[in-house]
Amino acid sequence: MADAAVKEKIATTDAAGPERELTDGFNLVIDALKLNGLNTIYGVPGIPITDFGRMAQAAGIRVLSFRHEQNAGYAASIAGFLTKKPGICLTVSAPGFLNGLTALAHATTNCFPMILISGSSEREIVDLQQGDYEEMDQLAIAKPLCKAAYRILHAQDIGIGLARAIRAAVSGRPGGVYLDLPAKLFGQVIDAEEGRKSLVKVIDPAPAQIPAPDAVKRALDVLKNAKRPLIILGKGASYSQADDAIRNFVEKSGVPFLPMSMGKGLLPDTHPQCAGAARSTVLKDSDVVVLIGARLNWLLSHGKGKSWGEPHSKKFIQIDIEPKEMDSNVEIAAPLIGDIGSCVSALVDGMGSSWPKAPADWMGAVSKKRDENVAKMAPRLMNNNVPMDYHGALGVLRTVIKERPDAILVNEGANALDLTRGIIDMYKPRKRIDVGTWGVMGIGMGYAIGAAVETGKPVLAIEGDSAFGFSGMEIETICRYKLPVCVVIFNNDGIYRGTDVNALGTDPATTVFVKGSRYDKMIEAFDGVGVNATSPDELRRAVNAAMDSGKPTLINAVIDPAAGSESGRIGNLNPQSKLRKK
Ligand code: OXT
Ligand code: ADP
Ligand code: MG
Repeated sequence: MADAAVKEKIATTDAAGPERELTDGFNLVIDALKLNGLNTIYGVPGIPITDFGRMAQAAGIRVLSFRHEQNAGYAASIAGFLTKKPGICLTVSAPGFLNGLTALAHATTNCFPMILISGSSEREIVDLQQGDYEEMDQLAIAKPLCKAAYRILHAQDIGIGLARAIRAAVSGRPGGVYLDLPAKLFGQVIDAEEGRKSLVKVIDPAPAQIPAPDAVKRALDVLKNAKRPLIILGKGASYSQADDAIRNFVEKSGVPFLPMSMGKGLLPDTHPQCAGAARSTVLKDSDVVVLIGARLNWLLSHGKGKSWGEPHSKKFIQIDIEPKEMDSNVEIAAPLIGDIGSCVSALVDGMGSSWPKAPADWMGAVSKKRDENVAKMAPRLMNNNVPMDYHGALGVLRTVIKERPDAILVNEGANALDLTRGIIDMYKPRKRIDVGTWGVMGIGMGYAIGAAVETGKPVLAIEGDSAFGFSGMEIETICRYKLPVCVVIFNNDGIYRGTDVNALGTDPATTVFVKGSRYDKMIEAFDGVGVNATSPDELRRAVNAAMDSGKPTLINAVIDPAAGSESGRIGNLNPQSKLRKK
């Protein structure tokens, strides 16, 4: 049935008259996606979307089949981040939809544009709760977890329905959108000409949002009077793709900048104004802070407290497209609402040609602290310990990225995340993608696939052994599509450390895994390259070979089980029991 439908729109002769060209829901969804330049779908097939996937593939859309919808969803979400177009995830009803929903919520939380399209069961039966196959009121469940949720009931509405979804996903603060397509919709037949006319190409889906001139002036007045200014670059700044404007602003102002995790590389971490290695100092001692696409959430200690040097007062200038973000945690002295490109360009214009650079003594103090921290770290990165510790292994991987600044770095874990973030310098925008706002485990293989597909660049995924387990089956997907992905598993036998013991009984402790596991053998099942690396030298050789060959590779990097710390850098967030038996 699929083949016939793909080759030509259904042509039929009815009794009433001459041959009429017809189309149907399957074809209209495909046409609507293509018309809007949405040429890649990440998903898992099944009732009622199997034929849709086949037909989309035959129509020239790249349809990547995953082993689990959550990973397809994460791939779609990062596709949205990397391209500014909504990433498309396609799932079956109820359980497939729910599997994809975590990723949709993740996209919304991280401000990435994404559309989760799920097939759904018969409305009449679902709404009367009569027990349909995979029965679930998916629209109602999706609503609180995304920016917008729509259901299309009629083939004539497919064009407008997809247009709404696209605009909702990318305009203003980007986010996740749910689109519910009941099984019956796909088979609905309408006149082809009517169908063509019903399609909508979304014009200017994310229009520039120009900041108000008085808001620009207010921000510059606050900045001009600063003695110890700081710029914080968040993943919104990376997303905006306003790379040149941001660089101009930073360099013209002479202000030190602190990149958030996915803001790294907007300007190189090796830039003389980079304060990444002087984080505590700049948060504590700055007097004016310019937030560019970064929220004052937990990752920035809500803009207050000890890490911000309170009780001293600070002034915040915040650039964000979302007005509600202002004053969310502390007072914002100069809110600048608009898209980052327009706002930062307006600031640069307003600075004119004689803008004074940030005070030299402040930049000097920041550089001194940064250089001290970098120097302290340097010898640890050269260690050749066996078993490896994180620093020895990361010393090697940092050179791999330095030599390949275009490669994409995917990163998750606890110690495997925090130490990688600090140690591996990034040189170009949007090259580091990680656990994001939720600190979620499971993005690894989905992100690796999405990044490889969208950018065509080699991907290095640095994964804790626990983190990898959340999406590990997708190494088959990586092998199947022959993607240039090298996965390095920091195998320390468990979550945070591999040394915990159960105080009672014979079960293993909750944080430990099978000791001495050989994850590298997993990929061999799919004809990928597996390597067991026990020393920094072995690791270097294996990663270089993988990055140069582009062959799907999984390296089991054996890390000392005692090397990590509880929850990495965020152990302070664990509640403590005063009554716990030691
Ligand atoms: O200035 P100071 O002196 O303070 O120094 C700072 C920098 O200036 C300096 N620095 C440098 N020095 C020298 N050279 C350079 N280049 C340099 N760069 C920086 O270093 C310090 C530290 O800098 P940093 O890191 O920037 O600063 P800091 O203070 O750490 O920043 C604060 C934060 C909050 C911004 C930062 O820590 C951050 O971004 N953290 C993110 C943390 C996060 O999201 N973690 C992941 C979640 S943990 C936990 O939840 C896990 N789970 C539970 C779970 C989850 N998450 N999800 C799901 C679906 N289910 C369950 C699980 C299961 S983690 C986990 C698995 C863990 O096990 P694995 O095996 O995967 O991993 P391993 O731990 O490796 O075993
Ligand atoms: P980080 O975790 O790196 O600190 P956040 O996810 O907290 O970053 O913040 C990203 C912010 O960027 C969000 O508040 C979002 O509204 C904003 N944002 C995203 N895209 C744009 C854009 N094009 N222009 C302005 N603000 C944007
Ligand atoms: Mg681990």
